[in-house]
Formats: sequence, structure tokens, C-alpha cells
Amino acid sequence: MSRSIMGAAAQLGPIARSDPRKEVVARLISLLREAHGRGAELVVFPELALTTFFPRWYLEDPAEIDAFFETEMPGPETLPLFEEAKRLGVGFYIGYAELASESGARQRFNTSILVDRAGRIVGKYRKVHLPGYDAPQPGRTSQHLEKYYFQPGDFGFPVWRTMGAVMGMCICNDRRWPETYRVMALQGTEIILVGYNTPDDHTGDFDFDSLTGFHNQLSLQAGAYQNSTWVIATAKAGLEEGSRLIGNSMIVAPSGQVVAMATSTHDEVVVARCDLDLGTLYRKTIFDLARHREPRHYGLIVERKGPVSPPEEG
Ligand code: CDT
Repeated sequence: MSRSIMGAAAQLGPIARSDPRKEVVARLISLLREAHGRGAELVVFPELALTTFFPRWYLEDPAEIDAFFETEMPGPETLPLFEEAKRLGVGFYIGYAELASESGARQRFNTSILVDRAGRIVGKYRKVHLPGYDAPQPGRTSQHLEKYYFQPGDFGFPVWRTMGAVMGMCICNDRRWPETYRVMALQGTEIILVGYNTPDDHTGDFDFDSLTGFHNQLSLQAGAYQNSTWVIATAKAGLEEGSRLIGNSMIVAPSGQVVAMATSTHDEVVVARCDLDLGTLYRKTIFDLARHREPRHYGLIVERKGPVSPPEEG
């Protein structure tokens, strides 16, 4: 009997800094209901889905910064989303800024959670690949300060067997790194869930901005195909606080084919049935990792962080 799961990417249009959490959660619930009405069993929301993408600003006041972070999940404002998902029997992924207080230390992470159809949090992931800088860059119209606001994730790339599949999570910039997918593929992942906020109008060192949409799609398709996995990738899109975020939320099959894609930069749901046996086909043939990989030649990937070129000629 074939195994499948009906997946949805629930794209968000822009969120203003002044938008109250309550209003944002109402939008998430409305997307959840639409996805459920279209048969979805698993809904993927974007990265930092409860607030505007605040790493574009350099903020120094701790109270101002704290306002973007969640100290508990669910909290009073996010609980209605959990309750509605449980009532509908729909699982979901959502990204948010996490202020953790573990072993007495306050730590900030760019986090996502996986919630099953009974409304239980079954997985938590903290973004590993933080793009941008840890201090404001002079001369830039828009900053990208994730290294200032967040610490790199400390969980690695775990996967979870839940809702009839093996699932992994990553967040935005992680999707550009082959290691992200491969570490999950080596744990048998069948679906990778990813939320993103990707601007295409950064000035300064991003003169490849015209290719931003292409690079998004290239990364997702390559990651899916080379690792025999479904990828459900969801954007926060549109003109947000003066910054233009790409949309193109999409569902990619293990063949690398895009099977559904958003067409707007607003709140929008796309759905697709994810046939898990399609991944099995690739895993047993061209990408039978246990048969074809040669790890003894891959040592540099974990030993070396950046490139070291051979000495100059002559
Ligand atoms: N949120 C996030 O990770 N965005 C990055 C932007 C890169 S430009 C600094 C991304 O990889 O899409």
C-alpha cells in the first residue's frame, strides 16, 4: 500500500512591525483552515512567522529586542493556533524567535517546531547556518543581522518519525547548504520542512540579487533530488517594512520536480500530495547512499571550515 501525506505551504504576505501577534495568529489560523479544507494533513508556515523580519534592523534596547521573541510555546497568543490545528487534526511547522532560559542562561535562537495532529510539539530545531553579520554594516540600506540576534543552533539536524513519515526541519539559509540535507538524508528523512524570509533588494555585497529567486529554487530542487526527499518550503513574501521578500513557496518532489508553487506575494496556500514511495524509489537506485557513497574521501567536509587553496604556481 502506498504511503503519502497531503502537504501544504502556507505562505504569508508581509507582517508590519506594528502588527499585533493576535492578528498574525488569526492570519495563520485562516491559512490553516484553508489548507485543511483543501485536504492538507501537514502545513508549513514561514521562518519567524509571528513577526516582521526584524534582523533587517540594528536594535540595541533589550526590551525592544525581547518584544520579537517567544519565551514559551505555545504562549497565550499562539495557543489558539495549536488548539485549531488539534481540532482540525492538522500537523504544522512554524518558525519563531526563541528566547530560551536553559541552565540559567538566556539564549536567543531562530527556531522552528514540528507539531503533530494531536497538537503536541514533537520536534524542535534551531537554525544552524546564520547568514549576515554580527554588527551593522556601514553603507547598507538594509542590514542582515542574524549573527547579532541569534546564536547558531545547538541541536544539529535531527529527524522525527511522526505523522506516518520521517521528517526533518531547517530554516531559510540552511537550505542553501548541501550538508543540511545530507545529514538528514543519512537519518532516512522523507520530508524536509523549511520556512524562509529572503530579500531580493539588498544593496552592497549582494549584486546577484536578480538571481535570488533562481537560487532559492535551485537549492530546493537540488536538495530534494540529491537526497531523495520531499521538500516543503514556505516564504514570508512581499514588501515588508520597505524590504522586498521573495515568495515562490513551493513543494518539491524527490525527483527534483516542483509540483506546486505560490503565484502571489500575499497570504497563499499551495498543496500537493507527497507520495513517500517516490523517495524510496530514488533511495533504492541512483541515490542508494549505503551502496554508492565513499565517505573515506569526504573527510575535509567536517575537518575544514573554509577553503585552503594549493600554493601559488612557480
Ligand atoms: N532569513 C535568511 O536566512 N535569509 C537569507 C538571506 C540571505 S542574504 C543575507 C537566505 O539565505 O535566504
